[in-house]
Amino acid sequence: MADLQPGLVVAAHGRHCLVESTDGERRICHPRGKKNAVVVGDRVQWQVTGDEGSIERVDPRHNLFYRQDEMRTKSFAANLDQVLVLVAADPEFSESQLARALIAAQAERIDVLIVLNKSDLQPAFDRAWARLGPYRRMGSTVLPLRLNSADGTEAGLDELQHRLAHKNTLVLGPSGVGKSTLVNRLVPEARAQTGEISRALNSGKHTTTSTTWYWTDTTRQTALIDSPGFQEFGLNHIEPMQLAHLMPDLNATLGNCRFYNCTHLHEPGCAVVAHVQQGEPDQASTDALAISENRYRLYRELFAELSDKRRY
Ligand SMILES: Nc1nc2c(ncn2[C@@H]2O[C@H](COP(=O)(O)OP(=O)(O)OP(=O)(O)O)[C@@H](O)[C@H]2O)c(=O)[nH]1
Ligand SMILES: [Mg+2]
Ligand SMILES: [Zn+2]
Repeated sequence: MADLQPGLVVAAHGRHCLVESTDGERRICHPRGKKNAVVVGDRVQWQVTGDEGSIERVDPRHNLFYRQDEMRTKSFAANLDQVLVLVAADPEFSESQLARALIAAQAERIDVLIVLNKSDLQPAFDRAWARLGPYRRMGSTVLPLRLNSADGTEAGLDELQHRLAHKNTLVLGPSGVGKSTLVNRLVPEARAQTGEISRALNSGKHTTTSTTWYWTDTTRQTALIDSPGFQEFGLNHIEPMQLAHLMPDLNATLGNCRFYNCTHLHEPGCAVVAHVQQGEPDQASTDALAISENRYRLYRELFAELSDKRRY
């Protein structure tokens, strides 16, 4: 095949996408054939056709972060080093959606960083921070952040930038938490690029609903991938019996149940149930394997949801 060039998919929208070549130039490309469906983060082999390009091959993916609802599978991005789940003091975050995003990442063995934004909003921030206690206890990194506030101060950005350096990070989270604010803060030309991309891909619409890849540095070593806010995070691709393995706090107790095929729902001698604490485990808890009541309830709900679906 003539003159295939390597490229990186930086935005994808239906039948066209933007591909960045090694010199940094971005151009519209069309995937050839259905099986070449691409997502942001894909490494591809493409060739020039006129002033656009066609994608001939998609390189094998290291990972693919996606959710699967009843109706469809929604791919966010491929070849990620980490997922930054951004939540905020306000709007109040859904622990269920947070837990689901973490499970999906764990299933693909992608590292996760939880960031709680809007530390200027009190007492909402302290309340939200406390709700994240079980996540800190199970080993997740949870960082506080303030991107702006009434007095114009910011906080926590240095630590966050340190965690982002030299990685490809998908920024994920519900609407209104500050994803765009973060991208605009770390990628000076993001605003312009957003406009450019939405003009190119959405034929003149002002808002972009597609996931977009940005470099924070001119040497293109650190990437932030902005994504549209999500409401629901379906995990239909996860087997119910896999769930406990994908939740680090439950996983820590596995292997100690009386029955090897324990569902941790009702069996006698269940090690998971033995570590569930009433209310939130406090810092002084003597049980290093303590599982919060909320997390266990989420496990039961998810298990039921994923088992139910398999009967149809
Ligand atoms: N008080 C306060 N407001 C903030 C902070 N960071 C961002 N905001 C505000 O939160 C609002 C939402 O921020 P966006 O960046 O648009 O949120 P988003 O996550 O991109 O939302 P969607 O695009 O709808 O998914 C804006 O008005 C921001 O100015 C913060 O640290 N404190
Ligand atoms: Mg946004
Ligand atoms: Zn058990």
